[in-house]
Amino acid sequence: MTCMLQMGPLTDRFNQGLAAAHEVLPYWQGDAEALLAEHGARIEIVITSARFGCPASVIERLPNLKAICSFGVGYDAIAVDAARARGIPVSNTPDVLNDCVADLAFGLIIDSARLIAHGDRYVREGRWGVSGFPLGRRVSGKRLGIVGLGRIGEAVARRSTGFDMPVRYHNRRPVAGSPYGYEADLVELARWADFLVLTCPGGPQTQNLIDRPVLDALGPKGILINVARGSVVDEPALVAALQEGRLGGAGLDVFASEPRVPAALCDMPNVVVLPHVGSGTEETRLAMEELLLANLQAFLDDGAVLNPV
Ligand code: 8YV
Repeated sequence: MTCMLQMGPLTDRFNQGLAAAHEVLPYWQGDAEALLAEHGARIEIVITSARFGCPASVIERLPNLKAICSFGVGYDAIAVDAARARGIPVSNTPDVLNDCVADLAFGLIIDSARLIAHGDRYVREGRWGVSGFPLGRRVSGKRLGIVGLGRIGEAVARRSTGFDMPVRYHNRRPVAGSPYGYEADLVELARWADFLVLTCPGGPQTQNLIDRPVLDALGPKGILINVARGSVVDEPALVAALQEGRLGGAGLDVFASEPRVPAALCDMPNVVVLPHVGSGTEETRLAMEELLLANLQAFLDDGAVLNPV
């Protein structure tokens, strides 16, 4: 049986199925240091996720590591360079989550503009008929800016048609054949957009990409939607822009230091906060588990993963 290191728990279904078929060492249970010292040399596969990642300090302790198979599309928490330097393939689970993440991005657009979560709290707390409820902002016909027109960004853009929203995007380079307008200057895209949706990867290249100049360009009527990574946004600058009324609102599924959410955001009616659930549906999480297992099996059978990052 191939010896595997699992960095963190996924569903019970997944954990039990994996453990029934392979020797699986749970990194998150007990003394991780002792586990690596005793078994590090036998471990051939790391099973992880976008959330649990795999640092270089763990990869270094696994001299016989042959592959890293991850649950999730993002791999900013995995030391991919350290793996590559040793010729170790890393797989992720792209595509199967595009629709659910894009659905959630649209949910955040509508919620942050139309104050759905705020209205729900207002009714439940018995404030209806007691105090006034603020007016929201129209969604249909508004301008949709996308930062990172990859597979998820495309799925967000496609959803704009039902809302009659013109779309423009910012990437490092234009996407060949894309029907959407390219904006090379992110500040200009933010100035144009009513909603700025972040669907770019995390990691050093996009760290704090959304900074004060971008937020100020989006402006007091603009709304920021983040279903990418918290690291893409300068979070203190975002909180300040919202507090000072320089930004109109935000719909946030991701944060700089999850699960910590800046307390100031939780008091704002025009801000929607979610616990990183972009891919979090029964159907998509199952598809992600299956794709992880398909990558693992392909590697065990043929020595190559299906979705190398
Ligand atoms: C997951 C994600 O929620 O795929 C990603 O990159 O961030 C999400 O789909 C999750 O973090 C997987 O652990």
